[in-house]
Amino acid sequence: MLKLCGFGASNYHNKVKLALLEKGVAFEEELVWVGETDPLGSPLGKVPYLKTEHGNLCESTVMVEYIEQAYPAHPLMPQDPFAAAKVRELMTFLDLHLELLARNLYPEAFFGGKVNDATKEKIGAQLEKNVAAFATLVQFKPFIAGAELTLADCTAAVHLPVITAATKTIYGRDFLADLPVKTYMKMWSERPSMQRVHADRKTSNELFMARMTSKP
Ligand SMILES: N[C@@H](CCC(=O)N[C@@H](CS)C(=O)NCC(=O)O)C(=O)O
Repeated sequence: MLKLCGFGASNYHNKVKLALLEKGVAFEEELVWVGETDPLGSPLGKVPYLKTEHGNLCESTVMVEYIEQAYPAHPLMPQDPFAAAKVRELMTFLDLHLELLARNLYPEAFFGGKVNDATKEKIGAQLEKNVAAFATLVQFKPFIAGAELTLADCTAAVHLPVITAATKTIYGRDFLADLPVKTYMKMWSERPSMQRVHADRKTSNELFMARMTSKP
């Protein structure tokens, strides 16, 4: 059986978990914190990684693409090559051009640390530009790539709320305010997959914060 290794407070872990749950693929979870990863699972020491009967995979997008191909029932990718490429385009934008940038703000936004003003200014300008570009690609009809739920939704559902929270805290303004993220997340909150992810994230967040504060 597939084993998803990581922890429920991680947005990348939850992207893969949402895909597994939405597809109805059986899986187990193994609790692995950053700093305790198996180099054979993630050579970079990141979570999540996926243990399969064939070996391990790292990188969440690689994992969801593998799951999609290996378990074709309940598809989360369009058959049409161009439509599938549009889904991948959104996933790349979300991971690379939005989340990876916003990640620079997390130490101060979520973990009680400090981000210097020059970084805030630089990241703010880049994020603003990238959000405007992202807004030209998203559909929200009602899903992010159109009428069907896709892997891009599993990505958006975990990253967009974090970007909203981080920009609100650091800049006093939600950079995603012009997009219908609230309605979109409300729709997600009604899905059993998200309800499970949400409940597990809450427990994991508490454990995560307790670990952070107990560290010398
Ligand atoms: N590109 C990776 C990103 C995963 C990632 O950054 N995970 C975070 C936890 S949410 C992590 O492991 N951070 C520790 C580190 O980068 O050393 C993926 O898509 O899986």
